[in-house]
Amino acid sequence: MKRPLIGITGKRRFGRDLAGNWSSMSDSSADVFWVMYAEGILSAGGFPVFLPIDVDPVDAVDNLDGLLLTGGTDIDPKHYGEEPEHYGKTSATDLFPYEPMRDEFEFGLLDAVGETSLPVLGICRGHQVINVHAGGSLNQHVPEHAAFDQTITTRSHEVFFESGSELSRLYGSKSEVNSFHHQTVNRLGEGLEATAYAKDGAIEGLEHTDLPILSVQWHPEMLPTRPTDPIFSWLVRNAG
Ligand SMILES: [Mn+2]
Repeated sequence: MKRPLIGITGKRRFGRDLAGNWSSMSDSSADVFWVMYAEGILSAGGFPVFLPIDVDPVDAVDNLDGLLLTGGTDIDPKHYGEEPEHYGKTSATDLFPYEPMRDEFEFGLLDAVGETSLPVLGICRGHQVINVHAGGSLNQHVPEHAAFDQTITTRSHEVFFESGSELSRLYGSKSEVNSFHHQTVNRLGEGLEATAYAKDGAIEGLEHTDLPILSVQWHPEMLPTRPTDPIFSWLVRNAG
């Protein structure tokens, strides 16, 4: 059966970062992907394609039916015209060091998507990448919102969906979600609408007004509901 091909982004590492590797491979590239994203795509009927971080983004988009921008580290704030506010100041925030190659690749993918109708789903960092690519900005450090001490399946706060939005069609009026982010969307990017909020005002969902671009700040792929989570079906359906 021919399934829609969904590109999944990861992060660049090297042989020297991988335990058990041998020294002659130290400088060889090794991209790393969380398999839970692929499982979500498979359950929804798509075929996951892990994207090497240095493929041509235009070529990638030409050969895919949909795109999943995944969670990860912080975006370099220079992409929204700001200086780092927290980096290097506390050990907690240093857990999210910038990855310039990944920033460049994911922004390149969204450049290539452009005004095409290729569906894009953003999760966590992907949600933030979509906003920044559209000219938006982030709150660089919101530790009071994060729940990093919880397990990945702990639904630590509610999100409320705007009526009439795509996310409300998928999830109803509210849902309980996990929360592993210390940054939040600040200024909205062009063409984007905030359609999900936490009680503290954090923007937990975005959708494009004209294009099939949707994003959430939480991690549906980590929850036990992953095999039937409607957001993966949304992506595969729009890619088909
Ligand atoms: Mn949250």
